Amino acid sequence: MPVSVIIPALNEAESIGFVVSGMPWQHIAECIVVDNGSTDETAAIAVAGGARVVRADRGYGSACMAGVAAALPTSDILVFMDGDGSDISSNLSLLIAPIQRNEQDFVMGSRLSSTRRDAGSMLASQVFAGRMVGAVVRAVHGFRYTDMGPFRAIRRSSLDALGMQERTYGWSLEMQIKAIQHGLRILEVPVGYRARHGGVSKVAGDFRASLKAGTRILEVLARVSLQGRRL
Ligand SMILES: Nc1nc2c(ncn2[C@@H]2O[C@H](COP(=O)(O)OP(=O)(O)OP(=O)(O)O)[C@@H](O)[C@H]2O)c(=O)[nH]1
Ligand SMILES: [Mg+2]
Repeated sequence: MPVSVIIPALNEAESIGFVVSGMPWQHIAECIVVDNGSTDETAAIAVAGGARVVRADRGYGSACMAGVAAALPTSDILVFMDGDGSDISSNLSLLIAPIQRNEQDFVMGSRLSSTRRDAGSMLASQVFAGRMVGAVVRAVHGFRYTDMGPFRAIRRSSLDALGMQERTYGWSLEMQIKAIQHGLRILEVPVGYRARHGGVSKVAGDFRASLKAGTRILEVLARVSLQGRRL
């Protein structure tokens, strides 16, 4: 089953070359880097490394959606990962294999395994938020996630059916909740995680951005959950 990898990237010139050149090309049909407003060389470096670059409107969710829209029509599996080098690309096969075997529709990489995650690569607040949101989602929807990590694979037809709307950092959680609501077969697998390769944090390492992202995540939790009840 052909795979498209989609990487939202905003000012990741210091990392994107490392990420694109480290792609497990033997497992994927293409790598799409989605740029919306980088003021550095992110796009040029990504193209030089073999990625296809597409543009998007502002926001993390907008970037992911633009990547989905641009993916080769022949790709049956879409993989999302970050452009800062934190995700371990050799773990990609762990995410896609259960979908290729037709055992799962959505495979989430969970970064909470302390044996795989580098010390200091996640803030305690991120770990806590992942667990808390996971507990609430389980209480409301009956499936337990341990993390809201970016590295994940989903069957394309399943994602299309979810009707994703979120244009912000709430996108990741919207996908997770809607996946439960739509009855997808979901699996979490432990993946590794490192501190970003270089460059500046857009979310976790920036207090105001984290607060904003946290607020969006809570809004998505409330809105998507309530919408699901009305379905
Ligand atoms: N295209 C696009 N990419 C974005 C946007 N905001 C963040 N990103 C990318 O989304 C990914 C996650 O952002 P990070 O800054 O790594 O956030 P984080 O992982 O919470 O923070 P770190 O701990 O520094 O890694 C990175 O690849 C960013 O470049 C955006 O508005 N548009
Ligand atoms: Mg990061």
